[in-house]
Order: sequence, then C-alpha cells, then structure tokens
Amino acid sequence: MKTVFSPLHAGHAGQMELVTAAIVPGFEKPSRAEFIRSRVESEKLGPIIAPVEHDLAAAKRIHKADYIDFLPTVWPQWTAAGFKGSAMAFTWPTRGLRGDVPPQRIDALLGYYSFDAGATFVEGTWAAIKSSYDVALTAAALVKAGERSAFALCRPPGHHAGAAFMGGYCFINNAAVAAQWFLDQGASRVSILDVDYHHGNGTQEIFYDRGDVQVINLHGDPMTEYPFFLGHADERGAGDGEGFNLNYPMPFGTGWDAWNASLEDACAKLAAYAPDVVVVSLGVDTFEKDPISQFKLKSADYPKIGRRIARLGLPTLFVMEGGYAVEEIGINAVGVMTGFEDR
Ligand code: Q9C
Ligand code: ZN
Repeated sequence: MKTVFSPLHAGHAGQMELVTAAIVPGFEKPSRAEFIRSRVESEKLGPIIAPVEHDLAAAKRIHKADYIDFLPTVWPQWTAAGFKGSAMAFTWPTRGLRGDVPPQRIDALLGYYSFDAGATFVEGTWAAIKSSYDVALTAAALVKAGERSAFALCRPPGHHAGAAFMGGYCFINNAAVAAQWFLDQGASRVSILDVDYHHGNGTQEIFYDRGDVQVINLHGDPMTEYPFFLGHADERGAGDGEGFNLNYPMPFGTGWDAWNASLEDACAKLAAYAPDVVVVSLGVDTFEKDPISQFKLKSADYPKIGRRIARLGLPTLFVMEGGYAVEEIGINAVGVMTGFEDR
C-alpha cells in the first residue's frame, strides 16, 4: 500500500489547548505523524510519496467558500492585530445569539467559524492544513486509478470540521473532501467509516441530508464524551439522507469485544449500501493508553480492524484522524494497514 505524506505538517507545532480547567500544550502534535511515517518505513508497508498540490476547488465542494477563504488569513490577521501565542476562539454564537453576522475582529471571527477552541493556529498552521488536504486528494487519486487501497497520512486531522466550522484539531474535513471527490469523478455512492474514538460531528453535519454518502461512526457516547453535542444513536439522517447516517455510541471502558460487535454491525450495513469506494476515517485514539480517551483497544486489535475492512472487498482510502499515544501510534495505525493486507 502506498502512503502519501507531507513534511509541511510539522509547521503546525507548539499550539496550546484548552481542556477542562487548564490550558496545556496541544495533544495534536508533529511527533504523531512522524511516528506513523517511521513505522510505515520499518514495516515496509510500501512507498511513501509526496502529495500533488491542488487548488481549493475540491475543498469548496464540501465547505462554504467564505470559510475556506478565511483559513489562510487567520495567522496574518492575528499577528497584524498584535496578538501573540496561539490563535484560538473564546466566544461562540450559540442559541439566542446571531450566527449570521461575521464580526470584524480576528479573535471574534475565530468563534464565528468554530464550535470549540480546539482548532488553534500558529504560523505554520495554514501550510499544514493545505498539505493535509493535498495528501488526502493525492491518495484518493491512487485509489481512483485502480490501487486497492491507499493511506493518506493526514495531519492535521479533519472529521470534526463541518461545512463552515473548525474544531477538535480539525480545519478541512479531508475524508469528506475525498468522498465528494470520488463522487465528482463518477462514483455513485461512497461510504465513510469513522472509527476514531470521537464522533465525527463535522462529517455527519456535511452529509446528513444526502443519500449518496453513507456516514457510519463508532465512538464514545456523547452523553459523557467530546464533542458532546452530536453523535447519538437516534441521528439517522434527514430527507434524502434518512437512514444513511449511522451512529454507534459506546460507554467509557469499551474493549475489543463490544467495539468489534459494533464494527460487525457497521460492516453489514456498509456492505448492504454497496458503495463504489470506502473512506476510512482512521483514528487510533480507541487505544487503551490514549491520554484523552476512554476505550480499551490493544495494539493487537488494530490488524483485526484492517482485516475486517479488507473483507468488504471494496476500494479503500484510509485517512488519518486522531490518536494521541504517540509512542504506539505508528504501531496501531500501520497495524490497520498490515491487517488490511493480511500480513
Ligand atoms: N480532555 C480528534 O481526535 N478535546 N480530535 C478533548 C480532553 C478535544 C479530538 C478534551 C479532542 C479532539 C481528531
Ligand atoms: Zn479522536
């Protein structure tokens, strides 16, 4: 399997993060991608190739144009305003406030275009976002050209980003962009299988009323886990999308047996949908030692995930999402790939 990777992710570094009762160094850090890249090499998964640069047209098929045009301006606006440190939001247009009038200050615009403070900018952030997008589209093109699978080693991740909002370390929804790109290239139906520990609220929002993209999420129950405000089992899609959004919320402490039962059900629903291509939003923050997550999967479980996905017998694009236990992130993420290849 080919891996697509860009060193430009590394400029998105040193950002701070707001967590319960503290501001701490970001968990979404460059070593994540570097540990995965080095495991791709040591496991001899296959060639590592550089992304082809794309314009932003494919991003604007998924995201609002004003949102995409805003992203490259954040850091220049932040520094022009005299602000230092990490650019992050602190006020949001929630219920009872105006969500339709963009304010004229960068610190306020960050709130206008986000649902939390978790998508934070430093100087190299836009270049990293753009490279992650290029990585996803380049890997998608490999699958479209006939490869059985490809690994988009994206950083930053994407699945919390919606049509006009960032959050949860995510800016452009790489998996959603790739799914739409497959449709635009002639696919009739695409399934997105999101196995990240956190609910992919952005992906769900983007495709909720559409029948041409099936969105399946396995995740920590939003009653007690981030992102809290989406991801319940009764969210099944709307209009043309009715029945094509499937959520599998699971409680803290969930281990392989219960998680795998959800995966089995999800794979049956996916196979019944009979998509032309599968996009896997691959988070490995389901791992027992993940510092911000509460599931109990072990390193030996990740190849089993890959094996099960391979049994679907469909062209498959893996898009990297979360996973914060950096010492094991390469073992776990690449374990899915080697399992997929049954080796
Ligand atoms: N105390 C992804 O995995 N913060 N995003 C959680 C933990 C946000 C995760 C707070 C986690 C975002 C792509
Ligand atoms: Zn996650």
